[in-house]
Amino acid sequence: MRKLTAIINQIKSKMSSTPLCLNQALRNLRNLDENRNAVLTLLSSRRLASTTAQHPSASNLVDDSYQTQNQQAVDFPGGIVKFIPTMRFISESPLERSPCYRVLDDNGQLILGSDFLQVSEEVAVKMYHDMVALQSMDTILYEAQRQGRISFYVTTIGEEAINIASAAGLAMDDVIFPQYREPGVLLWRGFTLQEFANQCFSNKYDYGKGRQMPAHYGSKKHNYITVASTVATQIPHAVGAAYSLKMDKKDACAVTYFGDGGSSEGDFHAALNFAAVLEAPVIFICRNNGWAISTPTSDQFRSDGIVVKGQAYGVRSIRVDGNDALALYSAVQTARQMAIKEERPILIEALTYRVGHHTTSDDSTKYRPANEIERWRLARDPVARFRKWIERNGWWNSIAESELRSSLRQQLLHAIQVAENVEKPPIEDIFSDVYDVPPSNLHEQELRLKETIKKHPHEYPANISL
Ligand SMILES: Cc1ncc(C[n+]2csc(CCOP(=O)(O)OP(=O)(O)O)c2C)c(N)n1
Ligand SMILES: [Mg+2]
Repeated sequence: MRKLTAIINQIKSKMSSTPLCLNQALRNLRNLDENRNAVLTLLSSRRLASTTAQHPSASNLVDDSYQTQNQQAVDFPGGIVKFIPTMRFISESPLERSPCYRVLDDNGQLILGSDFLQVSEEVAVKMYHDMVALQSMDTILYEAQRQGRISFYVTTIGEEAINIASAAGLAMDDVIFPQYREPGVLLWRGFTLQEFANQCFSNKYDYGKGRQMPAHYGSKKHNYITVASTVATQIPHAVGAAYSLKMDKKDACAVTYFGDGGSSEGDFHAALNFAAVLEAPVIFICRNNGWAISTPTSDQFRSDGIVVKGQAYGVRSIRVDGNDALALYSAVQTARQMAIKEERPILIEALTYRVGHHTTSDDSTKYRPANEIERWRLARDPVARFRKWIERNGWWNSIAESELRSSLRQQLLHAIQVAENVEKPPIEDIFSDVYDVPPSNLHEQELRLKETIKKHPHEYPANISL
């Protein structure tokens, strides 16, 4: 053992100068089979081993150079690399764009020979129900914003399948780190229409105590981390959470959603890299809907979308038709299995289109043609496509359809009426929960605010308790 320690120290001191010195030291170790694992652990901890899932065997590390198919190769840090005599630049774009996995065609017909996971009638009908609920919620809450009853709203129109089908492919223990266009995941998990309305009306039952903008939902009970407006900050958070789930040996993964715009942030790149190196069970779901507010993807990146970025970071990836609920369900459920069982991150790029305006603060007809929006809204509606499939299976019909839509409308109108009449959270809530003992200046601000409200009551809503 003393001999081994001496050799390890020799390796450590020589590693800082040149990796080739390792070979000499390793030759000395060849016969010390029992100690080989200790040496390999040391090597991989120094990131000399390959960053791919397969680490090179000890014998691969021993020789300086290799002859592979008449070509010279060297074990550079990171793995064996072949030499070639021609000066060849790697092309900036592939000959063909990465293909997109789909199971249902535009008409909701199963594509022959497609590879997908079976969905039971019960799950399929719930998927359809929740997609329609999301559409109805968007209609009612969007109108409520237009009527001045809430200050802001974000629709998911055109992205209902990504919301609901991905949620259906996950388990409740998986922790969700959303952007802001994925309320359907929360809906799938059982957050009620009343809870959505309470958040949007910022009343005292809102779990965020009215401190966030509408549509910034969060629920501890449903493993759904509260939406943050700052684009992409949730992506590295998900990696950290996934690493922790892995250390705790949980049968769960972290899942983060973001848009094409989110992938243009540094946080996305740092997160993918960390996830690959830490072998974290995290699923990155990118909704590539063509736009980041008014910025088209052509002004954001020149790569073939997002899916190709996965391989650059050593992350297994797939491109999926984001308007095909069945393909998404299969891809997400399979990704979940791989992420947890194989302890690895997975990137899913869901190709879709943002049919609605960015938010209620936007008018997208100012920067994109109306006929483009109409084409996606009518011909590529993911909800209508899935309905055709369940109808063909005999699981749905037009009577069930009209009953569902009118019942949801009634429930939502009732929910917003109730939410609107519940009083707002007390003023103290603005100042609590950050400091254990609030500093004196904060206390002073609270007193001044209360005095101001008393002096100018007509400037503040009557249903705020002081
Ligand atoms: C760090 C940061 N930069 C900019 C913004 C302003 N902003 C809000 S949403 C958004 C576009 C995001 O687009 P994308 O990620 O594609 O999501 P989508 O809205 O298309 O669903 C921008 C630039 C922000 N909120 N945070
Ligand atoms: Mg986008």
